[in-house]
Amino acid sequence: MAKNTLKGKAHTSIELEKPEEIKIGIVQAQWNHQITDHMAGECKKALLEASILEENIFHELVPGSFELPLGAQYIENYREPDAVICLGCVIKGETDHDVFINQGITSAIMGLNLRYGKPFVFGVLTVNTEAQALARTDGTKENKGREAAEAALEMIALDRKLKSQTKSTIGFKPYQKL
Ligand code: DLZ
Repeated sequence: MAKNTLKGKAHTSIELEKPEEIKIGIVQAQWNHQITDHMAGECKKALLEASILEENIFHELVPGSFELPLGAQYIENYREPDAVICLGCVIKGETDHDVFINQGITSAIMGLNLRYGKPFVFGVLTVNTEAQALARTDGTKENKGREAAEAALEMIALDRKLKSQTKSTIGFKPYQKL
């Protein structure tokens, strides 16, 4: 059972059977690596705490957040994961580069979710300053990497639940003793 620290959520835990069968990709942007290293560390820790096996966590680096969607697609193509977590940190600068990067990756990551029918989690900080980023990753109050891991596990649990319910209700009804 994984602890759930997602903000504003009613449930406090995620039930996951057979966690040893779950494969998760983590794709981490190296831009602002002092932030994304924290995020990836906490993300991995949360997955291990949920009994995901270390050998089933595929952690890969890409240059910047712009490369996250393609990196995630590579993991999808070559590792057949149950979910891919995209971790990045885009900090506002003097120009509008952050707006273009954020818009591009948000819709690209959403597109991956719907194309492959599995979670590609948006674990990207979009902040105005490095201080804001650190406040969201230092692990004392919150860590977006951990939250991203929890979102992936929760979506995997939802998929499994609906799949198992579908199996038992489609087709003939199981024999019931009167
Ligand atoms: C170029 C750039 C800039 C200016 N800022 C960031 C940032 O704040 N966060 C981030 O993850 N990446 C940044 N990048 C790099 C782009 O995401 C990308 O790696 C390059 O434009 C190469 O495609």
